[in-house]
Amino acid sequence: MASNDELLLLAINTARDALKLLEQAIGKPNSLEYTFLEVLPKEIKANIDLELEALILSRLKPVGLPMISEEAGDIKGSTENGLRWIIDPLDGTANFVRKLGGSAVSIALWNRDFPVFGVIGEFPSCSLAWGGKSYGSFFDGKRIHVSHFRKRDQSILCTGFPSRFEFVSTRTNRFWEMLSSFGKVRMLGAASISLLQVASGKADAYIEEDIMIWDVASGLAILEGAGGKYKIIPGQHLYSYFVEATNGNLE
Ligand code: LIP
Repeated sequence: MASNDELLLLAINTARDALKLLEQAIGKPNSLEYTFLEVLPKEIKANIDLELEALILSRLKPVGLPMISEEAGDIKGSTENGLRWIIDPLDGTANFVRKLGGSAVSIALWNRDFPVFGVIGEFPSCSLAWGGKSYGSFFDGKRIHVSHFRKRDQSILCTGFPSRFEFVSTRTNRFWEMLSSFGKVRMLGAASISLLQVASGKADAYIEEDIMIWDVASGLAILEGAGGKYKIIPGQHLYSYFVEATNGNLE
């Protein structure tokens, strides 16, 4: 079995190649074609989601670990040591296909319910971030750290409306209440990039309800490596969670 350091290197190289594929795709109208799903009306799927997933899975499969990937779902593998890959081939699909903002390739290794490391390939910058509790966290090779802000009303929150968010008053009221306690609120359209902002000290918290595990798996690992803290509580759907991640200093 490969060591965790070997797996990290594999994930970094895979994310790098996935970013190259994204660079090529941006010039090909066919890769940018997308549809809103009938079964999940606020979810967008593009050809590029599948192209990227095929590349990433083909690189990680030979290792033999189980995987959860946004498009393919559960992929079986050896469960001996509790390790599994959690992959979002393209987080922020809408941003990518509409050239609206950042998107990301996200590859994480978790041991049962805890992150070991995460790798985020950010597009269009093509920057690479990676990290985990026992590694520290890095953005383009430079160490990153969370901010030291303590007061919520003077802090910046990144959040979003995931595809499974129910727009009913009980939930929207709770959401507004949560938003109103922060000084500033940003919606970047990709959970992994939002978590990376918290890990880099540019924002102070990330909160999202019913966000899918593949959207946050690598960002939570990187946040921990940068000194942040998080709480995840199972949500209303398989693999959806309420996630609250902060710099660890907020009161
Ligand atoms: C996105 C999430 C984001 C959420 C969006 C969307 P996708 O993931 O990362 O946090 O607010 O609605 O779900 O669907 O682009 O992979």
